Amino acid sequence: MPPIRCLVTGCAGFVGSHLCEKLLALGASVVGVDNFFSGHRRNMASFAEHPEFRFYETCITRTSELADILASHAPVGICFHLAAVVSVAWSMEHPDRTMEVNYQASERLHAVCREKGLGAFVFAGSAAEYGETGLAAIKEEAATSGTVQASPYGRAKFLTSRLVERGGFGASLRCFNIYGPRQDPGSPYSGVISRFCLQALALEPVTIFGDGGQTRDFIQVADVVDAYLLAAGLAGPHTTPLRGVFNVGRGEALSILELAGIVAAVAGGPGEPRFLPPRLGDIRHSLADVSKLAAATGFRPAVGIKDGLEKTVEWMRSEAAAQGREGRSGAAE
Ligand code: UD2
Repeated sequence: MPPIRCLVTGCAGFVGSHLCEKLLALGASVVGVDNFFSGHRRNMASFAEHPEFRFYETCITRTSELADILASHAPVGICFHLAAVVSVAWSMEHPDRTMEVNYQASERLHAVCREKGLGAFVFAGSAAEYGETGLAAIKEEAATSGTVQASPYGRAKFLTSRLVERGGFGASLRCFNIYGPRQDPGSPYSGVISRFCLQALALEPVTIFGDGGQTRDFIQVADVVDAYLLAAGLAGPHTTPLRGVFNVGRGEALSILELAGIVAAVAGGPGEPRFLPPRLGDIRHSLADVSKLAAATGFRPAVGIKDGLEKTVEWMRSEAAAQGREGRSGAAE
């Protein structure tokens, strides 16, 4: 990879921290920005002291501060813009703030990056931009101005993806259901995989909302990071950064019931799931058509669901052990 400097917003988040780790390992220098609204300092533990990493604790709504950061680290070649309000549930209660962060601030950052002559801008779009499509496999064109997203989160992500696409500068990656190490399992709104793994490790039954026949397209975070590198022109045969909107998934549907079975095989637990009433507003089926990204970059996800779950469970076990050690040393003080 050529020596390059990148700005990563949301560097303390689940995906952002994995991206920083990989960029640094490949020899890039990274300027990271996060306000710890949902990210955690501990996510940066493996690279916080790296000589090529610089961190700024700030919010992406502070556009002039971001412009100053870009100027003081010039030349920055690529902006990976991942900082966002990430909770769909939170966005329902705070639509204005969600719009401000996920759209208006993103629009301003996009303009600043273009003005400062960055070579690439890669935005974290979302499958939430599609709303309920009823389609077997969703293509990028399925999201239009007339699409009704189910949440302010989905709406704001759509508006930013559209401006990136129409502006002809940068790419938006519409990721489907991402999972893996560092995904916070601790809230009722956490992703199903982190919740199931946590429940299984605690020897509790996994909780399935509805009949478990709903399906999702799960993709492990390491594959998502590879998609980001490809989109920025940092990997693969093409060095030209992508323009436009691209789905990121495995292109494989897995039902929640099937998932529960695989989690039981990998993490143990009592095996029999507990069925709860369906979750309000839940989409029945969500599957990415991934042909556009594959054609543009040759992208092929490498991590299968069983391997991906094993890595996730391994991480959860090590986190639990570390917390146990902290608890014991705290009690001894
Ligand atoms: C995903 C994204 C969300 C948004 C949305 C767009 C995650 C974590 N969330 O929501 O940000 O982009 O897609 O459509 O990627 N479930 C259970 N038991 C549980 C938890 C979940 O059965 O304990 C079910 C849930 O009812 C749903 C499926 O599992 O049918 C996936 O739920 P999720 O919260 O992981 O993700 P999703 O697709 O609703």
